[in-house]
Amino acid sequence: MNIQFAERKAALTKKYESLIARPNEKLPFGNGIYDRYRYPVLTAEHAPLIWKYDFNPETNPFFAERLGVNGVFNPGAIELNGKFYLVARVEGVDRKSFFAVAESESGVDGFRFWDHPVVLPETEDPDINVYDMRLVKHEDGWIYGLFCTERKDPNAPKGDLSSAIAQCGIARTKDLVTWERLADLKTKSPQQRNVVLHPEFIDGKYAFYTRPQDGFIDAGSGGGIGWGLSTSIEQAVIEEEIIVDERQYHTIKEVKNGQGPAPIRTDAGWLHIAHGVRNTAAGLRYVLYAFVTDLQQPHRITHSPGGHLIAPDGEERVGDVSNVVFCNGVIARENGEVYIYYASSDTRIHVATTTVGQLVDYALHTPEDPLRSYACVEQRINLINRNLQLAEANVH
Ligand code: M1P
Repeated sequence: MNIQFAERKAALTKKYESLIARPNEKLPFGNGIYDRYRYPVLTAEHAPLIWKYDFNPETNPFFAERLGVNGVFNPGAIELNGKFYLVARVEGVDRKSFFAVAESESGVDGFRFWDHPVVLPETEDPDINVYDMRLVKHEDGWIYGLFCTERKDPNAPKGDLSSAIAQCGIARTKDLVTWERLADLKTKSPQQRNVVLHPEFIDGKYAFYTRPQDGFIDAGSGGGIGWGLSTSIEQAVIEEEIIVDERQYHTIKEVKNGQGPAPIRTDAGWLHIAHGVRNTAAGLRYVLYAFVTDLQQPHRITHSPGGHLIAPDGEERVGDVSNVVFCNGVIARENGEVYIYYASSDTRIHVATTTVGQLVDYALHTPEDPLRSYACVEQRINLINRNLQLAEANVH
């Protein structure tokens, strides 16, 4: 056997196994709301070697990569039989994304991809690109994966090879191995991204969080997190879409926003994690924020803490699409632990851990964005004065 082949294969296998075995570390201090970790939980480097290399020395004497992986990000997340599963968006070097399952015992490290990526059946109108799956255990007994399906805009002018139509694809499974593809969601909006299935029936119907928008990138006159009901999931149609959470001038969600994973049921209401986007001289900035909706009417917001919950930090700021954090996967365990899986800069996946109690405390006790600098100062002076009074009371 060619020495180069054998040496490279052995060295890369060792490096890969030590990456998977590397323990993660919770970073000190946190912010009282959640804790970050030293290492990402999944990266392009976590893609198995058998996905990338031809292992036959006859046909690959240099042990060279044949099918590279560019990024691993925006995962759906689910707990099954006590294990943590991520259905990640894996992007090949050819820019096409596909889904692949990685599993871990701890939820913060040890994630290992299954040997085969997800084989997602196509509809009669084949997807060109699929990404950002939201997983939900629905009360009808299925695990649903809702994702963005992207196809070339048939009405794009000749020479425009970028315009695309984004819509919501729907698939279901019992085991994350075999997937049944259902019809794409139909709504009146020309484009849909960030569509999420609510885990419970509402008025006996399937309920969806949507994100209607006019263009592929721009929300246009649309945008905001929407809501609609469908009697069928096999042929899902939303006739009437209402807006749950609007975009707003001079906030973290002034350009666009979108529901993250399916919301978490708590005693205080449905706890939502979403992303908000604003414009800057350096381009769009994506952050995560939270809000709570009514348990009986999940489209009605009851609490809306101001500002971001998670923003890109340190190395998270840089990647293929810099200054982005995005979350479409969260695991809330029966014991109250919450694992927020967020991707940074369309490149890699991180985890932040917290509890339902901490997130509810955050959502209920963080003041709303008062929308004016003067009012922000009043809000802060109020906090300062209460603290000074407490300090004075403790002195006497
Ligand atoms: O590049 C940042 C994100 O952009 C899109 O999100 P949205 O539809 O809210 O603008 C998606 O393509 C997402 O995958 C990506 O992370």
